[in-house]
Amino acid sequence: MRTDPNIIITGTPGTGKTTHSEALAERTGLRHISVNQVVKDRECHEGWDEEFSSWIVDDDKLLDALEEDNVKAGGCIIDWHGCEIFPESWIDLVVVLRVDSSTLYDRLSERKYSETKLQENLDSEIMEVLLQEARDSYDEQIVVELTSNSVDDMESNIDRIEAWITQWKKDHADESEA
Ligand code: DAT
Repeated sequence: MRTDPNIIITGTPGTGKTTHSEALAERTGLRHISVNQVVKDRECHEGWDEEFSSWIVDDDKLLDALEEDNVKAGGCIIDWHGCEIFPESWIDLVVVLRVDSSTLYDRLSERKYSETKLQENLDSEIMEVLLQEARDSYDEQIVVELTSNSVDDMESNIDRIEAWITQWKKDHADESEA
């Protein structure tokens, strides 16, 4: 049984996953797991996809690496542009960040993404691919969609998630005492 929750922060690249996860980790002491970093550092991939400039992820190796890091024990903020591979039993909250197309276009252009990658990500955001993936993979009660267009949005999101963590810990402390 976990004493700290596990939270996925997901969304299309550029929606603000890393920025939110780092700020939340700093405020709450939870551990920020950058899944892209794990994929790269622990070689959980089958090579590099030139067209999309991204690793071809080996899901089994990635899950093994996360098991080794004892992620299921709790207290992790899992930052990734995907959420369906994690066992449902590991996860307490799934936050899907959303942005307007024009904002996303500006953020991804700054990253100098190729035209193919930029368009793929804009389409993915418009088609709500990550939101649908989250809803298909987890109980609807634990999936929350939050807007991340502005710094004000981000601050209110972080306040809200922090309050949720505090309440979760309180509820679970009550449960273990009961
Ligand atoms: P991701 O990890 O989803 O790819 P990021 O956290 O790296 O996204 O953010 C991409 C860029 O956008 C980065 O320069 C920070 C900025 N940003 C993210 N969320 C924001 C927000 N809510 N308001 C203003 N800027 C934001």
